[in-house]
Amino acid sequence: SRHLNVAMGQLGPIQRADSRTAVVKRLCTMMREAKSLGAQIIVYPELALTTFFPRWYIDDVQELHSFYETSMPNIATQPLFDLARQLEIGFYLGYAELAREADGLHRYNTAILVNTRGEIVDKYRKVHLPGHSEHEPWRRFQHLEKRYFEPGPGFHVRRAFGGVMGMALCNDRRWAETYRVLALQGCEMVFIGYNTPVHNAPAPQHDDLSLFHNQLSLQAGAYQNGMWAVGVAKAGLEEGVDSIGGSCIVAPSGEVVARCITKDDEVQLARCDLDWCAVYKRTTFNFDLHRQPHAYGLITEK
Ligand code: ING
Repeated sequence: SRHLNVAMGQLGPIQRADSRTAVVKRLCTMMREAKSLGAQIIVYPELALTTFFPRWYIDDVQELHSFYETSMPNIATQPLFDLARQLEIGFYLGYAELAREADGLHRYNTAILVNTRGEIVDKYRKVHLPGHSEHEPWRRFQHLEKRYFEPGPGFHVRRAFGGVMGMALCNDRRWAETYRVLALQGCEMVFIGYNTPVHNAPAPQHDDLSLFHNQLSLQAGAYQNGMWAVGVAKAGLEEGVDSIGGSCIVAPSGEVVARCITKDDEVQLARCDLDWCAVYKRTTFNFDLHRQPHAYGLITEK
């Protein structure tokens, strides 16, 4: 068996006025608690350093960019990296990335994987950006991820923590392709931070199902691809908008082995045997034996 002790570091709300320093203190508190429980890694939510700013139409670019990180680690987050190194615990962290590339500035909804020596070993940029790109005043609140971020290049895996690890973000977890592309690369565990408002403006009749759809997506993805799925929320009432909790760790069987039960900062742990993936990848979801790619062409067409 290859046990990995995984902690969920679910965050309660982050208000607009909450400084990154105050948030990092909360993340560090949860990291210490996770370590005390024997965790080797702690998984934090998507956009874990700031309030979920895509809920607002912000046309002042300086104000918008105040929600992004231009380097990682940086002054505000260095204490988290230092603590990880001191405690010898890794982490997954979501944040808004302002990247200076050859052709100029690019904005991504990003997550990083940091090892037990406090080194960034992988970076992922969100592929499935939900919401809309123009101001839609009819909504109680906006969901401007298509305006504020560019989609990332795709899904990849990284050997770390004794296994094959993958990353995704929020809306990615609703799309079967996310898990399958990772599984085709041998993924044994995927980390997925999220911010999910209870109210889904285009389909309010789904609001009562938001927790169900969250868990269903994670369970289906895990089982259908023989991998562990770790979904971690930023939950609770942020600037008047309520987001679901429902953080959970799902085994390759599709069973939920651990969950958070509040909508605040909460740490829960699961002992995840990465070897439990093998039987699914070897039998039911043996891709080499059973997949029929000739029948799947439509999936990659525009
Ligand atoms: N949030 C939501 C999510 O996919 C959403 C957006 C909610 C889409 C409900 C569809 C239904 O969980 C982010 N940040 O992707």
